[in-house]
Amino acid sequence: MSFINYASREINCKIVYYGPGLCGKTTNLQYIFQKTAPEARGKMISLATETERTLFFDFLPLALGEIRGFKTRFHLYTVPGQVFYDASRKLILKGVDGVVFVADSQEERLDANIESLENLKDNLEEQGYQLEQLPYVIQYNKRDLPNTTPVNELRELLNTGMVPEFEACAQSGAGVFETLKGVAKLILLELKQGAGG
Ligand SMILES: Nc1nc2c(ncn2[C@@H]2O[C@H](COP(=O)(O)OP(=O)(O)OP(=O)(O)O)[C@@H](O)[C@H]2O)c(=O)[nH]1
Ligand SMILES: [Mg+2]
Repeated sequence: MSFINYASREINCKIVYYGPGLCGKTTNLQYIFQKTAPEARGKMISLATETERTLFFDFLPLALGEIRGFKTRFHLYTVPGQVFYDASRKLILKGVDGVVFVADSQEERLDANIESLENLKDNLEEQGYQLEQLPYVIQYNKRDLPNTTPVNELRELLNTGMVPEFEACAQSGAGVFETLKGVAKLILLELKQGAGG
């Protein structure tokens, strides 16, 4: 739930990047961090293991302009994708305003994508959210690799709700800001509607 601070005239929104292990969630945030002016970004915090797998989360605060005199601040989080870190994922979803599901386009990760998407839905429902009712986009990542599932097949399996979708190569940055803008746009739309149009 977005947090509006009337005193400082700030809107704070939480975006969570979700997806299976090694799909490229942390890489998305690292790219956004690198390409954002220092004055518009906070520190990127990563709680990772020695092998750089996310242990708890990555966190990146961003200032993204103003609406109606209110500064909008986006707080980007990733979850740990490894199956056994489910408790961390549940915790990180608390208070979420928007979700990016990062799918790994490699053929051998198809089942992992489906499992992670189911896990996202379950964990949201446990907290009284419905994925379909949240600002939500899908990123098909690792499109640069040779062994990828065609996008139309991924769409059939993962994007049955026909939400905005983006092809990406997070490593080079292709599609990364398009994805972020896509979810930010949906969040701002929701805020405007909530405020009475
Ligand atoms: N070829 C290719 N490799 C990628 C891409 N995005 C990420 N990678 C690589 O995939 C590996 C895993 O990326 P991470 O960003 O750490 O994945 P993650 O989703 O944060 O993984 P967990 O934290 O374990 O859940 C790294 O070696 C990245 O460099 C991409 O678009 N193309
Ligand atoms: Mg990670």
